[in-house]
Amino acid sequence: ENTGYEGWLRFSKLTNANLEAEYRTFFKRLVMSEESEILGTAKEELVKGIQAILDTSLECSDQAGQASNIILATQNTKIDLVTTLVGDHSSQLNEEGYILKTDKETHSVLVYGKTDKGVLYGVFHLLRLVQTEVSLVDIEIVENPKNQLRMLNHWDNMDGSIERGYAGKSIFFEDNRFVEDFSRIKDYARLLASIGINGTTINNVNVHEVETNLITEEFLPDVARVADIFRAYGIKLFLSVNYASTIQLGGLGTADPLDENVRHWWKEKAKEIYSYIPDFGGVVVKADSEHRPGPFTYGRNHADGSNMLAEALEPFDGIVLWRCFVYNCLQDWRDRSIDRARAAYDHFKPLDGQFKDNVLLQIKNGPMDFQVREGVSPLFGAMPSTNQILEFQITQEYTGQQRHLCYLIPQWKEILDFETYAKGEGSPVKSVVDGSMYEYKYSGITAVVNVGNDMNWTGHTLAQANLYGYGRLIWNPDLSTEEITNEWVKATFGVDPQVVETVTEMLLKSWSIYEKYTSPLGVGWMVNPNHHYGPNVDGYEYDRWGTYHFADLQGIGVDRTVATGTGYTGQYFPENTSFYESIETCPDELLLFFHHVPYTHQLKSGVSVIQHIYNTHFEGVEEAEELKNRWLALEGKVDDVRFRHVLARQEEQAEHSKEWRDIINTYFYRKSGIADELNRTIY
Ligand code: GCW
Repeated sequence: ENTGYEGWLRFSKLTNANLEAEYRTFFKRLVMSEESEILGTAKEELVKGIQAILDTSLECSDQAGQASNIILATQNTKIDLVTTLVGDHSSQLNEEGYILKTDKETHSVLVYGKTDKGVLYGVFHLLRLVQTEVSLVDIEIVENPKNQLRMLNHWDNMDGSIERGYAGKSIFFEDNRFVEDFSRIKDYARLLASIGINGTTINNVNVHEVETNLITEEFLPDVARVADIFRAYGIKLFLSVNYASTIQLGGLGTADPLDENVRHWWKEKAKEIYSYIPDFGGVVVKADSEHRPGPFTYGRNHADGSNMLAEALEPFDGIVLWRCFVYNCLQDWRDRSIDRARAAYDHFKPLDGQFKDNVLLQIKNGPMDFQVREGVSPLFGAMPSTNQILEFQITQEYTGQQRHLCYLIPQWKEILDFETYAKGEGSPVKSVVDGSMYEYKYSGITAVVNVGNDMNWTGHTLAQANLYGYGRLIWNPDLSTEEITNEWVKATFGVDPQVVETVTEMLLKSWSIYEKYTSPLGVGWMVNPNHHYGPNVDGYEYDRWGTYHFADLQGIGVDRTVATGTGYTGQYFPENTSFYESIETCPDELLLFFHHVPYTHQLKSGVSVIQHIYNTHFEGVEEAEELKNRWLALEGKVDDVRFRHVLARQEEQAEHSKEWRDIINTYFYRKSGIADELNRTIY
């Protein structure tokens, strides 16, 4: 019974007999002449994968035979065939890169990494080729990850709950301790390594009472056991830490970053952590954000706070990921002078150059908070002398909570391709965060993951595509959405053209469909407070969180212009400032994010704002219904459990989209008094 547990590492039997015959000529002998923990993993994965797909046991040897060798090798390997096949490609590899190459003469396949990690990634690539039924003849692939840090963040609490988790409980914690059985963690590590993830935190950035103790002798032995599992898959373990640990754990009565005792305490603490986990990655810190403690209490700034931790981790090559999600969460909605969108830039930009070189600023993709659509954070590219790491949200907090289908790769691609103009034309976000634009010492991409202990990991089985796609995209942001999607669908559901076409189409259309029946034109936040599921137009309107749309009887939207609004547009480089500043050039999809306009304002699409709201909400519901019907047509083509499971979610989405449509349409009809041109039912 296929529950979806295997994810995209399903390794099912092949459908193409010719290809199968071809593969059999290659897969006989596994040659590996060195040893390391990660090479051991690579070998184990290859043997297991090939066993499952071809029902063949690879014979293992440390020497190449006459023919049919699968060779796993690094720069330390001394095998003649390897040297010949690698040729001058080796100089093209970075520390985690690999070469995949077939040799027609000997029917051999070489998986070559500069290091053992490269070999592991290469093995997963090879398995993917086989599973998605690609011929291995004439394969010559050189791959390097474009981003150095390819991370995940868990928002798991030790009681087993997951903040913004929609796929069950934590796979790490239960009842304020670690889970008994770590086998699932290993299965998770495999999934992550197969998409190139090389670092993860395991606990929530909101570090509560119990979790603060993760860096004490009470829990460090368990943390180390988890780190051991991840290490074998090339993944470094990080922890979220409580900025005020010196108070809670150290009994110091202060967390002032300039206090000598505080600094000393952290240095000792770092030593202790590294005595358990010699390759500990470092810490993620949410400070002075949403009631979390931070340096502000002591009249210090974020550079003081992060540098203090960085100094402690530096001797061990540890890094500090310091989050920029800092804003006033006790705002008075009556006060129009504050704009939450401005906050991160206002706080951090002036500090450029003051951070130690093992600090990275962790910046959410948008200036608000992972909305269905919002502008791109103007901090990207704005701090030439400060390492930056981009934060995405895979867990679907504002995008349907894994009950609605919302494939996020297209959104992330737009963000990565966003032109910042930081160094003139040709300065996209992806070149900031891959470290090439300003030659950052550390940089990369992280994301809040969507995984829990549901059998299929992600609640909605199709939400696995967001995790898979995230890993593939941050490995290489130049991969197309189509390539990534095609890989995932084939590896997950097989190569039947009808299945591939249907699932691909469902995924590719889903973000746009979700956007249609939820928040129009970039306005955001029309959700129920706290849990954020379902429509509530004024749910956050008179609240403290800085999340307003300012709808009244005449119009809607947030004026963020320099000329008449909050001045947020002025935080971008000049080309973007004028692009968003002007109603003429500001794209429709972000109109209400940047401007307050009358309902009668005519969009570039030719319709008025109010008619756009009505049209998209009616369309969105129809398209959600189509999603369900498309899936229904796959009955019998997708195994039963996964078929019924996805169907149930698509049914819920189709139904729930009507609630969105009706609440939003009714709200704006009543506010504006303007009728739908097409006379559809609005209550
Ligand atoms: O979007 C908000 C979430 C919080 C989260 C916070 C953050 C972990 O609603 O649940 O807290 O962002 O990113 O810190």
